[in-house]
Amino acid sequence: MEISSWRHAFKLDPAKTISDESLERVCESGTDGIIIGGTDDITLEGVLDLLMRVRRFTVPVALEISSMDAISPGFDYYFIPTVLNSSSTKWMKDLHVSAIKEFGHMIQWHEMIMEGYCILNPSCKAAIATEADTSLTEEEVIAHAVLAEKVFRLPVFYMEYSGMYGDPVLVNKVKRNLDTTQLFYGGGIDGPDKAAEMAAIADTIIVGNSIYDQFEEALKTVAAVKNSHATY
Ligand code: 1GP
Repeated sequence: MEISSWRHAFKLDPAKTISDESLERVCESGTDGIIIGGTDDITLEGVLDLLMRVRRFTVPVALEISSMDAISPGFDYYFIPTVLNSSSTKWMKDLHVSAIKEFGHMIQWHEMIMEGYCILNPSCKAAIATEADTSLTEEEVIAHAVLAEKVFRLPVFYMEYSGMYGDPVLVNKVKRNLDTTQLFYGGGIDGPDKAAEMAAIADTIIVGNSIYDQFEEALKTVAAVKNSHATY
């Protein structure tokens, strides 16, 4: 299944622990894809271990690259974040330039999906690490989405509220301003109700922390998305 058809994905953190039984239930849940990614303590060993364990199942698996030291072949896709509201060019394009210098000759570009990130929870680790300007007005968030689509022509715009549930009204306004770029929403989805609410607005929802904090509720988000209907 192409990424553009994904409605639901689970994001697994290679620095966190998940049992084989839980991992099997996540992979066999009916989710459209597994994203392996995180911010802290990402090691190649951790990434490879999780990749091998997820590969026992048929679900597509993507690596969201956050560290140059933890890149490995063997994934179906590679998600490359560029943090559009970072105050530092490092997270927007400098790391990417370094990576292309080092690995450009072996990159399979058709496997790369660029994600224009807009990080909106000021206290999440990614916001702090990337020095994101999370004090954007609604108008500015929308302008970032338009920048992603019309200026940079990115395939994905990612509204990242990691650890906090975002504002569905703002997500809806952003969605209405996007024609072709796929809207990812992630943050604070801890059960079926929030999953259904955001899935009715965004193209794709990403469920992360609740896999580790509220496992049974996290699993219910898959069915909630399948049963939800776009309202935009
Ligand atoms: C994190 O957007 C994802 O990158 C999901 O957020 O962990 O809050 O579910 P949560």
